[in-house]
Amino acid sequence: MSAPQIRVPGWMEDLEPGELERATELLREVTSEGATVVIAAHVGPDGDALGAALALHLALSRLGAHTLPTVGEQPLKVPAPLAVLPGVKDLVEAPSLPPADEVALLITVDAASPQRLGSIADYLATGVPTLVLDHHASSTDFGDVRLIAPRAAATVQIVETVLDRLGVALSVDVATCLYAGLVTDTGRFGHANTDASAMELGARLIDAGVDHAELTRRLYDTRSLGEIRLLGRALDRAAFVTDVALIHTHLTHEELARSGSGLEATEALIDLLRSADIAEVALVLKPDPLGDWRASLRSRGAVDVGALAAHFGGGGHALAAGFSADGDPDELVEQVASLLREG
Ligand SMILES: [Mn+2]
Repeated sequence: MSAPQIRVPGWMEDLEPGELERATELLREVTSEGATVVIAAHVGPDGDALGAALALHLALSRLGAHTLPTVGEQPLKVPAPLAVLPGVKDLVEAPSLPPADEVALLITVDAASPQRLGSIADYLATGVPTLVLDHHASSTDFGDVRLIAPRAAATVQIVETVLDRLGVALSVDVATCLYAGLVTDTGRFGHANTDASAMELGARLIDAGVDHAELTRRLYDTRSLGEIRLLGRALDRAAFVTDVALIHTHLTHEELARSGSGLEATEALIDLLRSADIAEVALVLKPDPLGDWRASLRSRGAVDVGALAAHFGGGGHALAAGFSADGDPDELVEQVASLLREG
């Protein structure tokens, strides 16, 4: 019997020709020279951003680079479920990072724009060579070498491809970080972005020794009583705009603070809300650390919420997107509803 043929995943065709070679070359250089590499996840990091940054940190430091994984926000808050990720204790607070002239390479992961990098964006103006790894269709043109694959389910898929090119064997720790990104961005392999290549990577990571059941339990099934009550409050407030099939709710800064939970406690909310059988689009307004609201949008398929979020200066994917905004929550909901009416 012949060996099964592994197809080249469609998302790999999204990459600009030559960029993968350029990225590999850059990484070979910094690892052989033991150079300093800053690896930045986006602000308000999720499993994909932190998983990608920490996987790169663990693998590249092993190859000899001096890697500094970071998030451009102060204080640097790791969502509680992600605190179990290998390498998380190595995260460097942005003010402790070296000046630009001591940094050989900046790698950004899962960040669609310089704004998503917070204070790390300061490096961009200084001419530090920058490698951008991302899967957002809304990615703005920044950085020198860009591996952008909108059809990839998660940035960790691009990271794994790069590590494979470098000849890195997957350690349990690196595989665990990659798996965290994969399982969160695919909604536990349930979202429409889950294709054979995502499943296949999941299989290889489990083969590499990831304790996937324990990791998934940590990521999804562990909540404080305060978090559960917070979710209850938001669900109780859920309202429906009939003509555009929009279900929405919000949580205030005060409510979040009173619950004693971090912002990550609100992550489950959008998935609960979008499960409403009557809804085409779901909207959650959560407290934004930098302003009034951070909006999460989900579509059942007929509406491109990425385009909708772009109206507010945000972005994301067709079925999952977000934006930041200030103002009255009812007015924001009305703005979203009228954009949906315009189609
Ligand atoms: Mn992602």
